[in-house]
Amino acid sequence: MSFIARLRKRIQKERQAIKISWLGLDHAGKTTILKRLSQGVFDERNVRTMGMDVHQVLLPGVAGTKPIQMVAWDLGGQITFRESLWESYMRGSMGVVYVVDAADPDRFPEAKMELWKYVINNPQTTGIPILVLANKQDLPNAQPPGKVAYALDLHKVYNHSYSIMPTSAKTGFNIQEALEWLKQRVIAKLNE
Ligand code: G3D
Ligand code: MG
Repeated sequence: MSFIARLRKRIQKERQAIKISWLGLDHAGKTTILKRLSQGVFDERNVRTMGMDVHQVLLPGVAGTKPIQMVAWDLGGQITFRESLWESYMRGSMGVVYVVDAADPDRFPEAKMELWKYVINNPQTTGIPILVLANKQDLPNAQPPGKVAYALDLHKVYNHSYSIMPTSAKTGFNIQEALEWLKQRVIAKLNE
């Protein structure tokens, strides 16, 4: 490969965004967190495909770092075509953020089912780090992360690195810190 070709390839690679997929039941807080994270500096595309809303957010890179492409979609409910959409939306994901409404324990079983089906047991995500956010901690009935982890059977996960963190999209509590964990895992994997 010529020098120019190598340079071109390198520039292309540097420009490529790191892709993180955001999943969780509707109403968990995904969109609110993404809006807060981007502090208004983002390019949001809301695509409605086969009855499902998919938000794509591109956060620009800061001080020479790569931009981050976030793809968020709601799980749960009866969406017949979800399986066929999964592949295209997850392709190339380097990490998963799974958002849970910690103040809605009635939906923990559903949240667990979808997490295992779409993330943990999905061969496409093997080895991808998973960050679980036990969100809405500002609400009085919010369950602590340990309880959410138990309800989701996280202690049975062996083929992913994962972390569960309490957050509040409303107050901003712990969001940056939680994402820092994922960022470090993604960087570590890129350097493997
Ligand atoms: P989703 O994108 O996962 O479907 P949204 O969820 O971000 O749309 O949030 C669903 C609702 O929960 C929104 O309220 C939002 O304001 C609220 N919400 C999200 N995160 C938090 C949180 O940490 N604490 C509290 N108290 N509320 C939160 P509405 O009323 O607009 O439906
Ligand atoms: Mg949303």
